[in-house]
Amino acid sequence: MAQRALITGITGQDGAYLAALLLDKGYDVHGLVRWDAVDGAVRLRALGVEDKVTLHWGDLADPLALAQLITRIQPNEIYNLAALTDVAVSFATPAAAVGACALGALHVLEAARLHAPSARVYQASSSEMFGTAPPPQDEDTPMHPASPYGAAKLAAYWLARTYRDAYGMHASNGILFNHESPLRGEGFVTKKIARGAAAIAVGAQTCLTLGNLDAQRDWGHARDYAAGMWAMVQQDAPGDYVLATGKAHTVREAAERALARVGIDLIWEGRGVEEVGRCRASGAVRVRVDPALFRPKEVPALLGNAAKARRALCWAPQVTFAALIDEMVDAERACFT
Ligand code: NAP
Ligand code: F7E
Repeated sequence: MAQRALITGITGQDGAYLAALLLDKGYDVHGLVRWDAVDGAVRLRALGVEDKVTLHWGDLADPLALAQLITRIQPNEIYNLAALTDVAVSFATPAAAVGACALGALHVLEAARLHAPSARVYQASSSEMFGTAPPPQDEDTPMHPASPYGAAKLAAYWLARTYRDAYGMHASNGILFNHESPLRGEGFVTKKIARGAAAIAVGAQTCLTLGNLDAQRDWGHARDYAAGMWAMVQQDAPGDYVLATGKAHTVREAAERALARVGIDLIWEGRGVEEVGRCRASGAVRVRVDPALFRPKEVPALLGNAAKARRALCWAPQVTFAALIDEMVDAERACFT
């Protein structure tokens, strides 16, 4: 009989890539959709899998509905991807962030423990848990989260470990560094940059307005990271694994690459909030800084060491930073044609 998987957050970026991957492997894929989702299937549709998954109404804030669902479908594997994922928003709505990321994870773990105790659970942990810890970061790096999101994810990480140790559950944490794709949510910087570059190319926008250009992130492709999630769950023993490319780039470099993809070679002038990126050929300002986009506290540099995943899961990211940005810009340009 086919393996059955339940994905919370199936309507998000990672949920869509993971659903596609599990379907390819012959899984019976189920997913949770919130009652107020405007078009919950848009990303699943983009990958051509909308009609191949079974969607159920649900919310991480509703433990009874989760318990009912898990009791009824008896999944072999549960991937808890649902969360409030925007770090900047988590400063504005901290209780919602803690509710979705921490309490939500507890609801999933508890429903699994009580109603499907042999199900394997994947908890979507995050490099944001490292916060201000200096790079490179790996599974043994002390965690110093710097946002309500990071702190809530750290609570969920420890809940998964606690359920594993206390109840013998097969619960694993994927400590994933930033991963992007054309399906990335609109609030995230790579998507904003890719869309802005595409809009500038057709004259629909003149300039890209960004926050901290110096922030460094280890950006990979979401499809590669979905493969790593699945590999963790297949291990005989549960565990915690960093997934990362091992290469960091600044936000400035992401803007440079995206604009280069549409034929704009940038030169940088000025410092701090006065810094601008100008088109070398025309002199037009194409990137500027708005301090309103700075966060109350920044995570300055994330750079992951995924040696454990490479060794134990035979996992290796396939898509480079340049190829990722190019793919995202090309996808946004296609929206303008
Ligand atoms: P995403 O695109 O923002 O998707 C988040 C998903 O969670 C959406 O399907 C959303 O549903 C759902 N959700 C939010 N609150 C919910 C609730 N209360 N009940 C049920 N569903 C809820 O995020 P992603 O990039 O795919 O990330 C997936 C997971 O990996 C998240 O847990 C994230 O924190 C974690 N993570 C992501 C990254 C990354 O770089 N992408 C890195 C590390 C960890 P709606 O569509 O209804 O909003
Ligand atoms: O910001 C800087 C910003 O919002 C990246 C989530 O998936 O990855 C993601 O969190 C950096 C930050 O992602 C803008 O200050 C500059 O330093 O794309 P982001 P994030 O905060 O790293 C982690 C691993 C997760 O787990 C999260 O769920 O870019 N930045 N200017 C900007 N960021 C945004 N959003 N918008 C700007 O205009």
